[in-house]
Amino acid sequence: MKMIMRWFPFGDDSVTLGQIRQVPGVSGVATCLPAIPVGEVWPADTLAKLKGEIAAAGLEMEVIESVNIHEDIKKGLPSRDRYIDNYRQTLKNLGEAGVKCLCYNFMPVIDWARSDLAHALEDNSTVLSYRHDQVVKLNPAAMAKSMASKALGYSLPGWEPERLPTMAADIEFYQSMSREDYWKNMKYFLDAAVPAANEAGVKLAIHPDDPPWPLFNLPKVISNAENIRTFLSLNPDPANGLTLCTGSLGANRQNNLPAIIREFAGQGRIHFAHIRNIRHLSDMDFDESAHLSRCGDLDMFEIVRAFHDSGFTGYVRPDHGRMIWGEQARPGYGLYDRALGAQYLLGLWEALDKYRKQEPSAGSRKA
Ligand SMILES: [Mn+2]
Repeated sequence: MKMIMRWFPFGDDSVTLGQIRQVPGVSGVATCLPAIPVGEVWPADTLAKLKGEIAAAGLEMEVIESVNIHEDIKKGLPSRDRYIDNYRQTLKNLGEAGVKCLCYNFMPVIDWARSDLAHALEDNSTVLSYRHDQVVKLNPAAMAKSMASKALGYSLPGWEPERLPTMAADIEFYQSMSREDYWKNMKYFLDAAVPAANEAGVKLAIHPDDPPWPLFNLPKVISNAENIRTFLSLNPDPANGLTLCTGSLGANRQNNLPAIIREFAGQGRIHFAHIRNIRHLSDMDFDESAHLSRCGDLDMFEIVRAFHDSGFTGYVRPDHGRMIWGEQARPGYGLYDRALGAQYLLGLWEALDKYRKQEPSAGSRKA
């Protein structure tokens, strides 16, 4: 596995590339071009410039997160073909810039949702939190406003201002769309994008729905082993793969994460992993937490062991972190707690590596 961290370019991040370079074991960043309107081509020259800046700091730009999918593609409108052509061109440009993996999502309208971006835990660190009753009481515009008020002026990827004016109409549009039609629109996109990804040498890695249950009666589809199987079968090419986000899938207590990881990593379909921990307050209420197993409900050792046993060679990043030690940063994306998370995950990995070398039969023992 290759450990990376998310980083936002062009001054939209409190964390510098120089700081990330000093986190032991981190080889690169997952980054983006936030200024390109959704649906337009990401220009080769801007990508080359960004790659140069990252390389000058001693880091790699092998992962992009995310190139957003235009809503017309998800809706299946005739105008989707133009946006899909643009997506194919963007994949070509990404490949030429040395990008190997693209994280994206296919969630309609609402990308991810939390009720609070700075919820205080007992130790006075703050985290992103989710209270289902509060989220469903808000309309999406009110939720966007409430989230922006706690973002300290940093952009919130997935809640770009350009989405807001049409949000209510977009939600209305999906009320009459069947889940089957939504799958068809995904397949239409994949059948065009996957060949372009292969030509470009880029792996597609869809991110699960966050949270993994429907909000505002919108079709949500990447939320458990069964619908991931369906998704992967829409286009069986290995370039059609997953970002396995433990915090997103783990929000549903029914999801057995080590089993899900063993199944899909075993098939070579996981290209990128977001590893973080959460603590449930009830089935549909949770706080994000420190990475350590004892700080949340997810067993990080079993999660990392499932990747290790599967011979996982993809990218890993500590996903969100708590805000600690007085840091002021984009919610979820401070330096300090993500650096701690990276060290913990790398420590688990090293222990598994060395244990397996000493005890060849021990590493393959199933959970
Ligand atoms: Mn994630």
